[in-house]
Amino acid sequence: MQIGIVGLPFAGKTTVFNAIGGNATEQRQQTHGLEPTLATVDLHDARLEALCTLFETEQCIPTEVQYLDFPGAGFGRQEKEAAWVATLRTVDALLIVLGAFSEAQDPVDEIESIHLDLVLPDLQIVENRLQRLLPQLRTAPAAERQHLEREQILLDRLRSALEQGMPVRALELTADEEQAIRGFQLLTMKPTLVVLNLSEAQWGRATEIADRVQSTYAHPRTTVMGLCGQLEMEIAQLSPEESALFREEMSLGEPGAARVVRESHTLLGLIHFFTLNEKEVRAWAIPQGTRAQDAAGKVHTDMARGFVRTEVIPWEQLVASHGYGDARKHGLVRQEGRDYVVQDGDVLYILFTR
Ligand SMILES: Nc1nc2c(ncn2[C@@H]2O[C@H](COP(=O)(O)OP(=O)(O)OP(=O)(O)O)[C@@H](O)[C@H]2O)c(=O)[nH]1
Ligand SMILES: [Mg+2]
Repeated sequence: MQIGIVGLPFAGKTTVFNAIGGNATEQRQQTHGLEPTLATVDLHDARLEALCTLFETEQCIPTEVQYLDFPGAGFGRQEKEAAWVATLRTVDALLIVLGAFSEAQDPVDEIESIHLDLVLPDLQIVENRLQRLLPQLRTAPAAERQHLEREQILLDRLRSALEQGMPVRALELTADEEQAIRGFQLLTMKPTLVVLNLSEAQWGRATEIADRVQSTYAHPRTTVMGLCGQLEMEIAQLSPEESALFREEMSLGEPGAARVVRESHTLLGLIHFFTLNEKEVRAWAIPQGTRAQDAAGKVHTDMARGFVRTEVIPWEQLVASHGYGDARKHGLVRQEGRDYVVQDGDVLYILFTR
């Protein structure tokens, strides 16, 4: 899963990226500052940690998210930046950084400006496609024409929404309609996490400022959260003991990186299940509503192909039972078939034939 970090120049994109766990300076030196830099960040999951402690396995493997930090001054407005938009189209979600650490910044202005930067390239794609549709409509055989006409109606809807400054994710689209436009990789279709980059002085006002942004930017699949970018970046460089102490003294709460990664998962509608063997306990991310057989395929294609059934127990029941022995004795381990819908926190033991 990849998330692209965008924002106005000097909003603190790189600072937030470093706070999440990247090391932009190091990577950027290698690419001469032209490419977006990539950070792979583990999702801290207390449930996984509890399972690892219980089973004392050699390895404990969390799920991860990749963040792309785009360099320099914004995107989309200059020719050389068109390449960034192309890269940005391939990510699963956006993280918009709004500067809120100095008097000169107004996060509400910033979100409006960035939003426009995202709307315009989308509008261009929709208009281009509409233009190409017209001659096709004239010459297409009747059967195909119906299909094209439906696409035209849909694209007209997208165009008028975008022209009014609405993101595509604010439209109520059917699954078929979403499928029809998936290939366009529209930027305003992507789930969006808005991060307010606050100064320490503003931290106490995080909720108030977030509400203000939310009131002008209330859309589906959009989350607004606050973060002390600079401070979190500095803390990220301390030892775990030092940083825990520091966080407590400053009443900073849960580490910013963990919050960002978790919000990213939630925004994408991902849930987690766990698998374990003698060597490792491992977390997996899947979309909500995934069937057991498809979840098995995430672990290994052989497991999906030869899927027989799966043993299921919620992680907290397994931990409370101190392992499978007692859990089985109390009948807590269920047997489920291929169509079982995997729940967040399930521990699966998948039985399959080779
Ligand atoms: N005081 C304070 N300064 C910050 C904070 N976040 C960023 N800065 C400063 O703002 C400047 C820009 O930060 P960057 O993180 O490089 O911003 P950016 O969005 O990556 O900038 P570009 O990539 O050049 O568009 C730097 O000098 C940072 O030190 C913050 O939370 N507090
Ligand atoms: Mg930067």
